[in-house]
Amino acid sequence: MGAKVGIIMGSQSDWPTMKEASAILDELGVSYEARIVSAHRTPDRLWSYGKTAVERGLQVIIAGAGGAAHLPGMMASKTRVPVIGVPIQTKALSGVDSLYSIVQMPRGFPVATMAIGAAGAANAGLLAAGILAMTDPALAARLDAWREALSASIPDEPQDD
Ligand code: RP5
Repeated sequence: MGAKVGIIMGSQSDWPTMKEASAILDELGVSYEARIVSAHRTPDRLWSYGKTAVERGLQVIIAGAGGAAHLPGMMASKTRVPVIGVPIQTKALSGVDSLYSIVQMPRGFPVATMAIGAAGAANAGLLAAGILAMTDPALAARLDAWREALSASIPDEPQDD
C-alpha cells in the first residue's frame, strides 16, 4: 500500500528539521514518503505532486519550507488533501519570515501552521497521526499510548542538576 502521509520540503537543507516529523510517524507506524519539492526551484514537480496527491492515496501532506516559504500554500492550492505547514528556522530572520509566509493564507485555501523549527515538525507528525487516527482504531490506540508515555515522563517536581 502507498504512503498515507507526504512529507515535502523545499530543500535538502530542510531535512534535519523535517526528520522530526518522519521520526514521529516511524514511532507510530504511519506510512509516509519524503520528497524535495520546491515552490521556486521545482514548480513543475510541485504541480504534479499536488495534482496526483488524491489519486495516489495521500491523506495528509506535511510541507516544510524556509524564508519566502510558499510551498505549503501553493500545495494547498493544488490539492484538497489537508496541508500542515512547518516554518523552517532561518539564519537571517530566525524563521519568523517562514512563519509569516505560511500562516496568512487567504480564505479558501487553509494551511494548518505549526511552530517554527523542530518542535513544529514533530507536532506536524503528531497532527497527521491524529487526523489518520480518526478512521484507524489501531493507530488511535498507539497515539493514545504515545501521549500517555509522554505525560508519565514528566516529573511532579523539579530536580536540582
Ligand atoms: C527554501 O529556501 C527552503 O525551504 C529552505 O528552507 C530555504 C533555503 O534553501 P537552501 O538554499 O538551503 O537550499 O526554499
